[in-house]
Amino acid sequence: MTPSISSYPRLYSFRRCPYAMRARLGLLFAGRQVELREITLKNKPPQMLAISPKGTVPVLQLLDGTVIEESREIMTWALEQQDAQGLLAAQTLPQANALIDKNDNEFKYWLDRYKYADRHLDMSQAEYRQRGEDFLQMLEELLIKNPYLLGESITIADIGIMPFVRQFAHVNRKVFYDLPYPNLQRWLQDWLNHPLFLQAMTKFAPWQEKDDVVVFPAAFIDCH
Ligand SMILES: N[C@@H](CCC(=O)N[C@@H](CS)C(=O)NCC(=O)O)C(=O)O
Repeated sequence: MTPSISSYPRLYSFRRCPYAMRARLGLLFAGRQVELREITLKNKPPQMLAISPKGTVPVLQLLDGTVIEESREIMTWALEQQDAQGLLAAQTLPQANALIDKNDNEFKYWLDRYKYADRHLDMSQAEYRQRGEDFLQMLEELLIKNPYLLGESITIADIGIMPFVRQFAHVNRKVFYDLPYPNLQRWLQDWLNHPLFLQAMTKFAPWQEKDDVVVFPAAFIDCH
């Protein structure tokens, strides 16, 4: 049986949240294990709100009590400790950060409106999609040159952005896969089949106080 006293940092997570997905990917690429507490957004545990009153996932609580409540900082915290595949490589890091900024500050805005066009009546769903496509077009141009966004190998930009492109694609898969972005479609498909992404999407029941500790990942996959 899993011990009930945790010796791992504790991650509050929500499986379908793209921010939480990239945090889990960061932990997996860094080979870090955490105690995972799956939450539901409609019923956030008071233990999470006590350490992070802003009430967003992901939240990571380190063993010294430090709370990291931004997904980018969780990815960086994990990869700064171990980064065998060079996701934080110095030569691509400024560009990676700029791409993630654009994702978070611009693309996400149009993605939300495209996804929930029925709640945002200023423009049609197709117009919201087209605004979002400015970013997709930019990614496509990068992926014409390289298998990953910034070169031959995975960077933090790939794992930081992929969950949001996935969400965009899943608003309407047929529409997405009919768009003229073959390299982006290939990149997304590769990610959806990547062993660490599949592991990041493991299903867990919402955490309850009486539960045994859930360690994530339960085991490490060798996927070089
Ligand atoms: N800037 C935050 C954003 C996280 C975020 O907005 N997460 C959403 C879920 S995808 C959330 O927790 N929303 C709170 C709610 O819906 O109550 C981060 O990068 O971690």
